Amino acid sequence: MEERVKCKSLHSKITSAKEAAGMIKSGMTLGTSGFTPTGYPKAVPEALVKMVEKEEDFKINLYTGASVGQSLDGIFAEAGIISKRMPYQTNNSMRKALNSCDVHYADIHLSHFSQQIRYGFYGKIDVALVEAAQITEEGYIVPTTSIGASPVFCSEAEHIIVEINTKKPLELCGIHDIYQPEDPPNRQPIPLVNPVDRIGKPYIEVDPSKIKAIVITDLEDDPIGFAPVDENSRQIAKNLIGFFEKEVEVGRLPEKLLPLQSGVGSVANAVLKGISDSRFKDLIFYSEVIQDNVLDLLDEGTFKFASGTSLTLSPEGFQRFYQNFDEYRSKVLLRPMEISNNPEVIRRIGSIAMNTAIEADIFGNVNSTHIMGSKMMNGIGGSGDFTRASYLSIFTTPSIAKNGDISSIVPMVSHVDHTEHDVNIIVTEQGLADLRGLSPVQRAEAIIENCAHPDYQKPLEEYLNKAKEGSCHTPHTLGDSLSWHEKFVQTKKMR
Ligand code: 0RQ
Repeated sequence: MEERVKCKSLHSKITSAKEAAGMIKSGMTLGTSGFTPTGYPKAVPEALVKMVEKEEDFKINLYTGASVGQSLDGIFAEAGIISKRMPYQTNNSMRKALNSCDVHYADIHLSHFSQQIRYGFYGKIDVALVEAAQITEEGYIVPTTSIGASPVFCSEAEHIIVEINTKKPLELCGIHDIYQPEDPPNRQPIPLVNPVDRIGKPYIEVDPSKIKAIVITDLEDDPIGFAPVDENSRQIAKNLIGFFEKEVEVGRLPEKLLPLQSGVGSVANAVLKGISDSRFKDLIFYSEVIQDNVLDLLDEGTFKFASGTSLTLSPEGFQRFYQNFDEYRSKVLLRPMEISNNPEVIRRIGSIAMNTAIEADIFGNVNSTHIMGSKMMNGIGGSGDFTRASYLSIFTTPSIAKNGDISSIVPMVSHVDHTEHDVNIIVTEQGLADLRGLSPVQRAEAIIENCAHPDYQKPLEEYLNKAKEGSCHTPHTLGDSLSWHEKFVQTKKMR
C-alpha cells in the first residue's frame, strides 16, 4: 500500500467502503470521477446503496464528469436515491428515472459544467468521491482512466473520499495533464496552442486535510460495449472521407487535416474506421473519448497523437494499452474535460467536429438528445462545445430510423441542440449537404436533395414548396411543421 498511498500522514484515513459511505448524508451533493463508464468510483456507491436501502427519504444529488457505469448511475437510479443528476448520462435505469421525472436532470454542455461549479451556479459540493491510481507524497491525487470533472470537484468539495483501485496500474501515473483555468475577471489565456502540449501537472493538487477517507478496492469498471459498424455507417463514412479529400484538393483543409473530434456510437466508429482505410496519415485526434479504434489508428500511424479526457477501452483494449504502455505514453494524454472540451482551445487548434444527430431539419437545425421532442436519450455531452467552436462542424445520421418508419430529416426538429448557425455539414448514407454560406431555402434544397431518404424526399419537397407560398426567409407552415412527429407518436409511422 505504501506505493499507492505515498503520503504517510494519510495512512490513518484508510478505511472500509461502509465507513466512507457513512459520510454521505441525505441532502448532500456528491461530485464523482468518471467520464463514460471508466474511472468512476464503485465500492463506496455499492456500500451506500446497501446502507440506505431501508431509508425511504434518502436523496442526494449526483454530479459526474459525464456518463458513468451501472455500478454507479444504475444502482443509484434503481435504489431511487437521486434527486438531481448532471451533466450527462447514458444508463438505462437512469434514463428511465429522468424520463419519468423521478430524477431532475439538467443536460449541460460539458465545457460549461466545471467552470459553473466553481462559479457556484449549482450550489455547494459536499463530497468529492474520486477513483485514483495513487496518492502522492504531497497528498495529491493521481486519477485513473478518466479525468472528467474530478479536479473541480476536489477543489470545491468540503470533503474528499478517494477510492484507490489496485486494478488500475501505476503506469497510468504520468498520462494525465491537469490544468484548471482561473475565473473571470482574472482569467488568463489557456496556454494550450498545440494539441500535444502539456500545460499542467500529472496529478490533482488538493488540500490533503480535505481527504477524509481512503478506500482500497479492486472492483472493475463495467465492460464497455461497442456498436457494430453497419452498411449505412460505412456509406456515411465514405461520403465524409470523399468530402475531406475534396476540401484538401481545393486548399480548405491541409493534407494532414486538422485535429479530429469524434462522438460516440456506431456511425462515429465507422467514420474512424473509414479514416483508417483512407490516404490520410499522421493526423491528430483531439477529442473526449479514446476508444479501441483510436489505438488501432495510433498503431498504424494514421493518428500520431490522441488527446482526450477518458480512456474508454474494452478489457482487451486495456490489456493492449497496458502491455504497450511505453509506446503509448508519448502518444496519449488525458486532460480535464474543462480543457479537452474548452471552446477557446477548440477554436484555436481548428478542430473538425464530427457528431451524431438523432434528427436534423431541412434548415440544418440538429436534435442530438430528445426522441420525438420529449424523451431524453443521453444528453448534449460535448457535442455543442465542439460544434460551435470548431473550424468545421459536421453531423452524421442515417437518413431513416426504425426501419424507415422515421425520417431523420424532418421539416422542423422536435428539439434543438445545435442551431442552423452552428452546423456546416450534414451527412447521411444518401450523401452530404455542404451548408456553408447557404440561405435557409438553399440549405433546405441541399439537405432534401443530398441527405433525405428517397421515400421522404417528395413529402419534404412538398412541405417546402407549400411553406414557400408564404414567401418567408425561413419558410414554415407552423401547423404542419411537427405533424410528422405527431403522426409517429399516434401511429408509430411518420409515413
Ligand atoms: O433507439 O435504442 O430504441 O434502438 O435513437 O440511435 O442509431 O443507436 O445511435 O448510438 O449512434 O447514438 C445521437 C444518441 C446517437 C448519440 C446519439 C433512435 C434509434 C435508437 C439511438 P433504440 P443509434 P448512436 C461525445 C459527443 C449526443 C452526445 C454527443 C448521442 C436510438 O450520438 O448521445 O454527441 N449524442 N456526445 O432507433 C427517433 C429519430 C431517431 C431515433 C435514431 N430520428 N427519431 N428515434 N433513433 N434516430 C460523447 C460525450 O460527450 C461523452
